[in-house]
Parts: sequence; C-alpha cells; structure tokens
Amino acid sequence: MCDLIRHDWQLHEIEELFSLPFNDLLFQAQQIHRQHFDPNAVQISTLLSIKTGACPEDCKYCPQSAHYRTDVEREKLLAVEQVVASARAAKSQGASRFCMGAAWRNPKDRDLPYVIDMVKQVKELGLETCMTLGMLNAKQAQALKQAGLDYYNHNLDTSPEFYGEIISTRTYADRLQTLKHVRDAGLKVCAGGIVGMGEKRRDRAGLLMQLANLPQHPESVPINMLVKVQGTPMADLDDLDPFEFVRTIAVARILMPKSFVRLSAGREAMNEQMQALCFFAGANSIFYGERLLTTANPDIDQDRKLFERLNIRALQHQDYDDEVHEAVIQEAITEQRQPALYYEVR
Ligand code: SAM
Ligand code: DTB
Ligand code: SF4
Repeated sequence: MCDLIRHDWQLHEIEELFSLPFNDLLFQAQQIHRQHFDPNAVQISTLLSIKTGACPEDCKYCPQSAHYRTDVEREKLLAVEQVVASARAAKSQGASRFCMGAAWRNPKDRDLPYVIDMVKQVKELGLETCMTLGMLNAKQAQALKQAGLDYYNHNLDTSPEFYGEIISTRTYADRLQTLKHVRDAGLKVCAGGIVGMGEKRRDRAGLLMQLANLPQHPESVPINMLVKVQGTPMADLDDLDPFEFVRTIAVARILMPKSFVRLSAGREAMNEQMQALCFFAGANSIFYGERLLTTANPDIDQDRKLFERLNIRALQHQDYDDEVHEAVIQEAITEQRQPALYYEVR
C-alpha cells in the first residue's frame, strides 16, 4: 500500500501529473483514492450565508464584494435562531456538516459571541460545524475551537503568482497566516481554491503545490469551479475545459491522498456525467442544498437521484472520525484487502 504522504512537491512534478494522458491520470487518482477511502461514499455539507454582501474585500470572482454591482442584497448577521433552524433542516435532509459563511474581511471581536453561540447550538444538533469568516487572529481561532467548532474554511484561491490578478485587499501571506492560526488552535483545516478564473495550468499546479506542501494537509480541500456572476469582473470569462477541472481534482487526490477533496462550487453548471467523472477522479465531498452562499446549487432531489444512479452513499461523520478511519485502514492492511471492502461488508 502506497502510504507516503509528501509535503515536498516540486512544481514540475505536479505539472507532469497534469500532463499525463487523461485515463492514466484518472486511473492513478482512483487507485490512490481506494487506498484511503470508500470509493462509493461521499461526505455532504450544507452551506448557509450568515452575513451577506457589502464585503470590503475586492475578490474579483465574488458577488458579495462591495466593489462590484451585483444582484446580491446585503443582510446583517442572522439571528442565532434562524441559523439553528437552517441547520436543523439541513440535518433532516441528510447533511453531516453545516458550514456558516460570512462576507467579512475578518470577524470583529464584537461579532464573536454571536458566532460562538451559533457553533454551540448547531453542534448540539449533532452536526459537524464549519465556519468561513475571513481572516482570523490566533485568539479568535482559539475561541472558535473552544466553542466546539470542528472546521475552518479559508481558501488560498489560486497560485501565489496569479493571486495579485484576483485580490488586492489581502495578501497571500495573510491567508497562510490565518491557516496557521487555525491549525495551531487545533481546528481542522478546509482550504482550497477556484479554477476557471483565467489562470494557467501552471497556476492550478501552483495552488495545489501550496496546499500539499503545508506542514499538514488540509483535512478538506474544496475545488471550486468559478461561478460567473453578472456584475463581477469575471462575469464574461471563457469557460475552462471541463476535463481540465477533472484533472485538477485528480491531481489534488494524488497529492493529498487522505484529504477529502470537495467538488465544490460550480456543480449547477456541470452535467451529471462530469460530476461522475469528478467522483471517479477522487472527489468525495460536495455541498448539498439548493444554495451555496448567494448562488444556486443543484436541487436536493436531483442530487439524491444522482447518488442513487451512481450507487453512492452519503457518509456520516462517525464514518470518518480519525481514529475509526485509521482503524479501518489498518484492519484492511492486516487482512491484505482494499479498505473500501470494509464499508461494503459492514
Ligand atoms: N469572506 C470570507 C473569505 O473570503 O475568506 C468567507 C466567505 S468566501 C465567499 C469563501 C470562498 O468562496 C472564497 O474564498 C472563494 O474561494 C469562494 N467563492 C466565492 N465566490 C465564488 C465564486 N463566484 N465562484 C467560486 N467560488 C467562489
Ligand atoms: C468554498 O470553497 N466554497 C464555498 C465555501 N467554501 C464557503 C463558497 C462558494 C461560494 C460560491 C458563490 C456564492 O454562492 O456566493
Ligand atoms: Fe469578501 Fe470573502 Fe467575497 Fe472576498 S470572497 S469579497 S472576502 S465575501
């Protein structure tokens, strides 16, 4: 079993993976995927925008930036009860994780008691919790951890070289610093990026290199396809070749074998065949529910049918609890079989 987790990837090695014949790349990714995960199980998270629009940052892809005129209507921080009601609904629909996002550069200290309350109450429902609130300092990360937050999402978005084309109001180093605070506080890290923003393949490779060479791989790696929103500077960009998106998923799987790779934003514009290819390439997490933050996501019924047709089951978080997961993998190694079989016979 190839169990080598590397943190020293060179750009040329990653570019070579991208350049493999498509079938060879997917075969390699699928083999690695099967060494660490049930290939027929997908983790599902539901997103809620807890504070919408009027963001001071200038991320060119984002409908919530105050720098661009989009149809997004600004909303104040939601009341805790509203958030809990949405979380309850998400749980009843089968989500195992509830992700709360805010259009902030960073949370203000006066906001923190409210978001902490949200974490505590959503956790009480038996859901895993994730937040994405912008940059955090060390104290804020520790406070969220203490409240019981499981994951913090903070994306690197693209390569360091392309980054300046996309955002000017915060640096790449700021993002890495937040990820460090999150990790140091003992939170699980969710970090990924966006493709289809006019970047080159080298930038996609550069983004994945940054993620894979972090001291510890993010537990969750969202790969977003740009959602083109009218009013943003990226509204009229050309589409990325869908196969290049699938390649990006496959390379992420190969570089970060034990991470959940999320087929994240952009599914609304993908057909089912494309999504199935992404799962084959090693994606094993999605956002589930009719909305992302401000844009549309496929209908729940449509996703349910797709899972049924592909014989995919939704993972419960107990299934990937670190210790249980390690035990499953070890048991499978001892018995010289694929870890995936464990799930099938259980
Ligand atoms: N404001 C916080 C921040 O940026 O850190 C958290 C929310 S922000 C909307 C979370 C992530 O959503 C961004 O980092 C970006 O990767 C992703 N995102 C935003 N707009 C997107 C779009 N139009 N298409 C794809 N991904 C998008
Ligand atoms: C992530 O990587 N993608 C999600 C989540 N983390 C917060 C957000 C996607 C947002 C897409 C645009 C919108 O709905 O506003
Ligand atoms: Fe603000 Fe986050 Fe959107 Fe950037 S991505 S404009 S920080 S909400």
